Amino acid sequence: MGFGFPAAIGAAIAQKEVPVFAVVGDGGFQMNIQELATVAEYNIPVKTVIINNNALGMVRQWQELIYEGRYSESTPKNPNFAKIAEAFGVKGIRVTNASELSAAIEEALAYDGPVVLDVMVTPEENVYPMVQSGTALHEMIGVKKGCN
Ligand SMILES: Cc1ncc(C[n+]2csc(CCOP(=O)(O)OP(=O)(O)O)c2C)c(N)n1
Ligand SMILES: [Mg+2]
Repeated sequence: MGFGFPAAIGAAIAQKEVPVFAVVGDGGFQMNIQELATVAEYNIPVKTVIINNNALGMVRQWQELIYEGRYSESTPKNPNFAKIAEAFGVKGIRVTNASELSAAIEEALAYDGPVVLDVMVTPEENVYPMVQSGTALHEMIGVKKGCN
């Protein structure tokens, strides 16, 4: 967590010929959000896509499945990341519907500078397959039939 955005800044400085995207979680992005000042100052054209489920999703998922939905410190009150980006002088785009996503990515690619795409997704969506603590690999849950 927190690594994707600064790593993408380094990649974009080293490789100027191809577009560089950072795909991050809302929680991870918060950990190094101050680097928006860096991309603004040096006009580093990183396109950051926040998969924003308004949650520390992996933690929230454990609390849902193992602790009977007793959520604690896993559903933060996020800022509007597109507006935060704009406040730093970085282009911000908020995507609230899947139908808007392609156009938003095109817009980000066409823009000559850094962009933050704040892509809202369903908070309750879980990530599978998953190995619960104390269980073995063959006991993993959420595996599609025929894949294990
Ligand atoms: C530096 C660091 N702190 C804490 C963790 C533990 N951790 C793993 S996933 C997670 C939540 C991630 O939230 P987010 O970035 O929003 O991604 P999501 O799971 O919601 O897709 C946390 C706190 C970690 N992996 N790295
Ligand atoms: Mg998240």
